Amino acid sequence: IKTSIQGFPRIGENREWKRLLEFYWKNEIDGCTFEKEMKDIRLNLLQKQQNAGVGLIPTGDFTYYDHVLDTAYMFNLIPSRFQNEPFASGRDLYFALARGTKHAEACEMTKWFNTNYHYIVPEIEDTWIPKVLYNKPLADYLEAKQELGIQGKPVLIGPYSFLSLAKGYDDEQFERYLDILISLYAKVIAELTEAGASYIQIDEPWLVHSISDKDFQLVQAAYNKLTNLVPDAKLLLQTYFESVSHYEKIIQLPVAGIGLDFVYDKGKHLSYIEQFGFPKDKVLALGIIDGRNIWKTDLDKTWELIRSIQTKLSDHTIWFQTSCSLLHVPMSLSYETTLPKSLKEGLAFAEEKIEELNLLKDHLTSNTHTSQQWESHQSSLHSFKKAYQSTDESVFPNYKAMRSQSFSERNALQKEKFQLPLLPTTTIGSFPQTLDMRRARTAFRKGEQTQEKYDQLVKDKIKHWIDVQEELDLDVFVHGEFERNDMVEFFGEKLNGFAVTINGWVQSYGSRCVKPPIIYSDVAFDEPMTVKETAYAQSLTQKPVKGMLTGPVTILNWSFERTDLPKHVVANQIAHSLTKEIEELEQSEVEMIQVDEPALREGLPLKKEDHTAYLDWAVNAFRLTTEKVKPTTQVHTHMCYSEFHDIIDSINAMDADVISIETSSSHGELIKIFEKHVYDKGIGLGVYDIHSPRIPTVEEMVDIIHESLDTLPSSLFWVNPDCGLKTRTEEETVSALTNMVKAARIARNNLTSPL
Ligand code: THG
Ligand code: ZN
Repeated sequence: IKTSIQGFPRIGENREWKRLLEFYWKNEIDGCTFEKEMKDIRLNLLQKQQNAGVGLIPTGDFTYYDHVLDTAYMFNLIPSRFQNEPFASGRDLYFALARGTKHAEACEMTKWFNTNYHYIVPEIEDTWIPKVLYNKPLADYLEAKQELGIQGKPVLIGPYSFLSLAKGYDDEQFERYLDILISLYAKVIAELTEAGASYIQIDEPWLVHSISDKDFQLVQAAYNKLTNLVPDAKLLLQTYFESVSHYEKIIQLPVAGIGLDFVYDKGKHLSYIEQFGFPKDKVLALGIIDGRNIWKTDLDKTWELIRSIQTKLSDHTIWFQTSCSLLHVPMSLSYETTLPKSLKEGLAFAEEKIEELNLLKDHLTSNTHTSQQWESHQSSLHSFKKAYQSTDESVFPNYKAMRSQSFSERNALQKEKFQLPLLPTTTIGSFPQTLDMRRARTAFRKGEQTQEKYDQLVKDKIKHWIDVQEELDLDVFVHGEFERNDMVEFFGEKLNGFAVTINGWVQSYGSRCVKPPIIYSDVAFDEPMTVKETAYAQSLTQKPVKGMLTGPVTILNWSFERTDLPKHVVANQIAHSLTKEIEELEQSEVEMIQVDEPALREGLPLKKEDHTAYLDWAVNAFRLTTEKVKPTTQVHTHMCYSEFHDIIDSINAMDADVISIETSSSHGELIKIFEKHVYDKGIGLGVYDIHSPRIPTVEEMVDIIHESLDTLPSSLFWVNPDCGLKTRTEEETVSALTNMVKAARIARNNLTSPL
């Protein structure tokens, strides 16, 4: 029996990986120092796994940015727009793909399945010259072996998933590109095998989607070809996040072993084993420890699962694994000195999860029934559950929520009340979080700055930006969110039922990390969270100021969530808490309220058959949040990074008075959606991309507005940037918004006095 994990957090114990990257990007250290210190971090992470007793240690999962980008770079998938620029090193070219340059736009970044990790989308061009630029898995494998004596398990993204995650080809080209990739993979794998690698993990998470028979034939052909080319390689086909499609065929693929997720499969894999068995000549790697949430495992329950698998597969080789890479959880509980002990007893981060694998392994190999460690593990878990996890569902009623008046009735009242001009201008919510603000927050948290001083700084910032907005002559204002760190962590800190950690960071994209709060008990409103700042901002101006809240679905999707309750129950609890906040805002004369749901789309289940149920409860949670709002209070919402075409009806059903959506990178495509689907409420399609430091010109924004108005009614159209301005500088923000307001005026004049 072996234990294994599929990947380890790469950001380091104290985000030293992140800091090193950012130093390098700012030119504060040279390439040589960078390489040397990255190597230290990499080896340190491997050593940790070695010391923790991981049976098969993954190598090559470590990266300088993203493991999908590593693979694209390895195969020479460098978009041509980067090819006529000089770069000092391959490393700088690699970072340019992720971050863009003055002349070349960065590659697109998108969600990694249904997680909050983002990968860089590989771009395949007709001019691609397929070759292996650099065998990174081999270098990483050899380094671990030579420096630490580790016989690592190289980790590669599989060819089928890699190509499916890429773009730049059509359906007809898929098979040909897959074929090309297979020969590249064969080269990489042959070199690994030659160098002494034994098991090689090939991640094929795409196989958990709903896949047609015809597409699955491509998978079969690809793996037949690959294993013919590298007959000696011991490939482990690894899947995660859901149950596999075509189980009965997957287990026949010519590989040495198969890794399945038994945590997020909704019991499917066990029933597939009962129905179809599992071949004796393959390793079955059981993903039985949750790799993407932070709860301590109920070992007794997991043991029952293992027993039921074993009774079906008594002579098989079985390994114990996490359900997926530990990339998605923080490193170690040992830093969490402020969490109550009774809560900590219910938690396990990456290091603790490895310990759980060890306990399961010892349990299997020793003949004694239970060890003392096992007993104490279980008893602390049970005392945690007893303390926090009992729910009276009737306190958080679930019913179909509905505002008392229809959109057209509300719209008439709101028009009368707000007297906004045609094509009103606004922003999404946040203004630049400058260094002084972040420093003050850190100092305040450490007790080095008084509450009064900190609050005063927040007020000064709000005042300053209200003045800026007056000067810009925007129509609807925001307070700027200076008091917030992360929009989800902020609400997690204020609501009951959430805990926030000190060092519970996980990578979101590139060097950017988030610290998801933990929902450990029933969520409830405690005291007003946003009223003070919003009301202060409103007191400074005659223009309406939007109150800014994060919606229930996003709070849920970006937190570590409870697994003892159905998601919709927790979402409804959050919704009911936010309702109280909205009441407080309305009492303080805030008359527009924005409930952001940027993560609504990403929560969409991986299997099509689960979409409707998800969208139903997600939309209803939003409606529960906003249903009691006065008809004269205008409800706004905002969404980012979304493919909207498959959820447009649900967006409509949210029944917000105004929605703003991030679009500017694929503006044309977004508009096409509205040609096909009716959207009959207020809508702002971002007129410029806030992710780039470039200042958009008046003309280009006028064009975008005109283009949008070919499809969308001008009476409902809003003019705004495509997302919050938190990451921009003040100078960039003011210049861009100045142009945006000019553009709105020009478009407005054209409407009232057409040429
Ligand atoms: N919050 C959360 N999840 C998210 C986003 C978010 N997922 C999607 C998207 N937005 C990811 N984008 C970012 C953008 C910036 C940062 C993190 C994720 C970021 N992080 C700081 C860093 O790493 O330096 C730390 C943040 C902090 O100090 O709290 O800037 O907005 N939950
Ligand atoms: Zn956004």
